[in-house]
Amino acid sequence: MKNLQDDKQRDLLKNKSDGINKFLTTNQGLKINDDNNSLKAGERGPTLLEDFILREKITHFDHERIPERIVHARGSGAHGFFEVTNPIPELTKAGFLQTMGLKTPVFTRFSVVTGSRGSTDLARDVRGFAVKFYTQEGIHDFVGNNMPVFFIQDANKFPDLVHAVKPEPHNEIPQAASAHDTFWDFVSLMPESMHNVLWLMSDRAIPRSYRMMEGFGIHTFRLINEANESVFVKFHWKPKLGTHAVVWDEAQKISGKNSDFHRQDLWDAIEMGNFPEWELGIQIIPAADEHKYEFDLLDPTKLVPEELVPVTIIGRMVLNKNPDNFFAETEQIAFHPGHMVPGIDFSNDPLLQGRLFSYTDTQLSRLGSPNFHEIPINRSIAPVHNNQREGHMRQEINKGRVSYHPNSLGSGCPFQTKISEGGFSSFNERIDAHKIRGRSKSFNDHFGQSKLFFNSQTPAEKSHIVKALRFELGKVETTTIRVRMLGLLSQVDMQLAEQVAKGLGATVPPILEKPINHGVSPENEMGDQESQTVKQLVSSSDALTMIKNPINSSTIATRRVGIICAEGVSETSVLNMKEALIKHDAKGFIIAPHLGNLQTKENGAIAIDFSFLTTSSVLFDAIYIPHTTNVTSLIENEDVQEFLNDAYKHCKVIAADGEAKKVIQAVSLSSKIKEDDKGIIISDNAASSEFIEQFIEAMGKHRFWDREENLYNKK
Ligand code: HDE
Repeated sequence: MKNLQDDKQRDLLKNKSDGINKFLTTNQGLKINDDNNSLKAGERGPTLLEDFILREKITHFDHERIPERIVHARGSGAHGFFEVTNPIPELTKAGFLQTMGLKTPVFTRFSVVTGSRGSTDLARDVRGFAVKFYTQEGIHDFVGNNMPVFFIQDANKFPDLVHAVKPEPHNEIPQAASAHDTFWDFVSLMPESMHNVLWLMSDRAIPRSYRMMEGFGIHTFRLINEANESVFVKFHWKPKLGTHAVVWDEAQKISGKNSDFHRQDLWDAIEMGNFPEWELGIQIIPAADEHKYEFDLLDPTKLVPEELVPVTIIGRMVLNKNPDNFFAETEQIAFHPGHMVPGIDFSNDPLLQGRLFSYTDTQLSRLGSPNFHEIPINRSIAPVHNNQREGHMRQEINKGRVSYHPNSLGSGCPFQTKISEGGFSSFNERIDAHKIRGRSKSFNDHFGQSKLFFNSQTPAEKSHIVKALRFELGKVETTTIRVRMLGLLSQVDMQLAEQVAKGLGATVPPILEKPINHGVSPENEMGDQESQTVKQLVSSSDALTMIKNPINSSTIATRRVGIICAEGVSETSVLNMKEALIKHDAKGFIIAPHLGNLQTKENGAIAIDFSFLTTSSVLFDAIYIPHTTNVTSLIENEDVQEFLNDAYKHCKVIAADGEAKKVIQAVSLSSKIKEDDKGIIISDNAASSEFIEQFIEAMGKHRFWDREENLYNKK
């Protein structure tokens, strides 16, 4: 049967202004006349093997999936640019960091580490922050995370860590969660993971948005200038919107209501022209200071406090274009910390050194061929000439008979490049050492910076860490693992351990005289590699908190306000609020019992964005109930009560004006509201400018943590 719809679409396409007639074809370019029916022996007969069109289509479909990433399988990415705002030629010869205002195209992929490709965005997890720079000197990748430290010190332990945190192998449960026995079994036996474990239990692990996360290179890298002088550096991405998180109960609910929450947030922000932006900063450590600190610069479980070495901003990154095709770009992009340009180099961090092997190796199974660099998203904009040839799916048609170096038949091409003309060379660090399977003593302190991190947190943040640990260890079934963790926590902070123990109905074991350290080989265990706490030069650092972080500002740009309405709503209230939000680059959404339109008090109509069925309180940053003549319908609506109770519990701003204040007074949370709660804004006058200003100012505070019980200081 002929499909009329197809005829219409074909005519439409024929008339498209780009003038291209897009006929449906096979992969060989054959025009297809019927894409709805397979070739059969008679209308009611069996399908014929001859149907090469059907077989081509189904075969391609059968092979549409590629293996997901071993880690960081779930991610979202976008195109953009990096611009130099503070050139550093005195530190590096890297071309893309030389000139004020120079822009380099980038593609950035954010990811969740543990879950599979289809898992939730809001898992408690580390986030990946990987940036591919398409520089004139070749590809440069920054493959970092949203936390500045890692769980392990040596690449050899990475497969163990990942096996422990991934779903347990016998039943593949739980998905995208560290709250299970094998993870805590492993980390409780690896004191070196303590620092990163605390970051994981903090709100950094449940960001409000990819756009509100810091990024860190973690490892120490080197910069090298024209004179071949080198400094050590740590890389930092600082988000323009500040660092913000959701609360754990909210994260779990978001996972059910919209598991694409972060993906959608990034996509929508870019579509709406609210381009996410970060500053790139470096901490510069002169070569002479390599051994100055109480920690080792090569130890990836340590950070360099910003109080010791401030961050110098050198550029900014703006993400301004969504991918055209998720698979072709976000899925097929292949990052590698070893994609380097001249002027940047590695340090001897043993974790980084191991990564330098892993990333090309993994692309061979994931993308299936050593030619993955030819996939469009991975291609260098600098010309590529070498003698590598052939292999699966080779795209390049190399000409001529010469594929070796040196040669005379090809006039010596391609040539090697002198260092002075841009050829890559490694920093010629002097190494004079014995071959050893072991670790430096300078890696032995596992608790000093764990304490620094914990001590730096605000009371609300400490309380969240207690709750997270109670949750995670509460999901652990093996009691001895819980107790072992309490022992480790007590070496960070006794009150922290006691509060967690209280939630678990357990007691903190006595501190071992010699802390266990299973991160070393048995011969060394109680010898010169034993774990020890070293006195820290810095005891507290605001840069390590989210709430007191100096980069935070009171902007409400891109925040979402749920405006709860019923028939008879005041159009003036709604429009005034929406307009004010737009002025601050935020957005209000109308939520009502049904979709379609609402009749307003002024007899106009307002279009509804969501019904209570299609959205949820956890998908908004703040709630506003505008004055309405029909307040009883809202008071009696259980969905409204759930909306407000959740918003209150998650410490969000709730506002109501005119008659709508009765809604807040009526719901169950009203008895809990303290008089001095500045996050509850009520006005008798509908939509006064003072009320709206107060609402926007309160939103700028993000959350009102005073509403929560402070678990840390509680006796
Ligand atoms: Fe990765 N990591 N990693 N990693 N990593 C991968 O490479 C690995 C580590 C990071 O959006 C894999 O292409 C080893 C630290 C990000 O595509 C794999 C070790 C940091 C991404 C791999 C580490 C990272 C990956 C999986 C320990 C922060 C996602 C798929 C020696 C500085 C990149 C892939 C993207 C991905 C190996 C530790 C960041 C298997 C062996 C530390 C952001 O090659």
